[in-house]
Amino acid sequence: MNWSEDRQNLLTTVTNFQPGNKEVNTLRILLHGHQGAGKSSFFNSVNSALQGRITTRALAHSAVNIEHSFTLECKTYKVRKDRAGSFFPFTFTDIAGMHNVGIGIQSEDINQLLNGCVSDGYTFNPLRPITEDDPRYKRNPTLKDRIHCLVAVLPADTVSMMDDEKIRQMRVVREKAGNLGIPQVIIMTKVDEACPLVKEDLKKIYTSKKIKQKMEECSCRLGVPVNCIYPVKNYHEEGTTNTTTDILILDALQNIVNFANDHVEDQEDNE
Ligand SMILES: Nc1nc2c(ncn2[C@@H]2O[C@H](COP(=O)(O)OP(=O)(O)OP(=O)(O)O)[C@@H](O)[C@H]2O)c(=O)[nH]1
Ligand SMILES: [Mg+2]
Repeated sequence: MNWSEDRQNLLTTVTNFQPGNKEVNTLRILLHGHQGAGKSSFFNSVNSALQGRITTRALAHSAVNIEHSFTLECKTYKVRKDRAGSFFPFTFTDIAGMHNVGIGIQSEDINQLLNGCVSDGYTFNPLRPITEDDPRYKRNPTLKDRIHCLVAVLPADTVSMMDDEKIRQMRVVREKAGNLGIPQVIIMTKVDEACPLVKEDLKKIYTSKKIKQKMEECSCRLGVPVNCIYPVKNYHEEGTTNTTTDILILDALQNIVNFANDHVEDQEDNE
């Protein structure tokens, strides 16, 4: 990371981006991960960095009450590009963690979601996976309906303490996405909570031994190469945006969008 790289350059690149497959107007990005991992906060941070002000469209938890996952509805968020009403050509779908049977979304539902069978706004019933007779079930999804990049969200500060079952559930989703050829990245959140030096100065993120160690741990536990892991600090309590936080968020976004785009371009080649 070149810190002198202008936030404006990243913003311009993202603003000028257009998907390279005419069949797909909008790249669909799915955020998965356990409750409190920072999925909603990551979307809010992307939106804030692009709008140039703090926004809180996806409801994030307050730190005090994260006992039950907040989001069971599958919500797809667009990001507004300008006041004229245009949107960036990507969306984020935010779903609850699949942490416990009876509370979170089930892995069979994730499969349908990856395949583009689930309409936006569907509320998952943890005890009853979506079936073909549901009116919101899309029977013949095409490439544009499918998920084009899977983003696993892991918190740097607690990744070591996550039990094996939680990790196994995330690996199941990864495998499903892998079988469908969907590219995957990890967003490692809460770097500030994992390393006091980084909390003090976010620019130390790439020299911090602690952060390097956490990235290796995420890589090892989820089975994703380290170069697909993007460490970020989400906006979670700030009143204004700042350049360093924006750069990390926008750099991660740019990579996610590029992976998603490579995927839809490859599909075109295969047709
Ligand atoms: N310090 C710090 N706190 C964060 C960061 N990202 C998220 N948080 C906090 O972590 C808590 C959980 O974040 P959410 O974004 O609600 O997590 P989620 O993954 O959407 O959780 P569910 O909707 O339950 O699945 C909130 O209190 C956030 O403010 C971060 O980068 N640093
Ligand atoms: Mg959430």
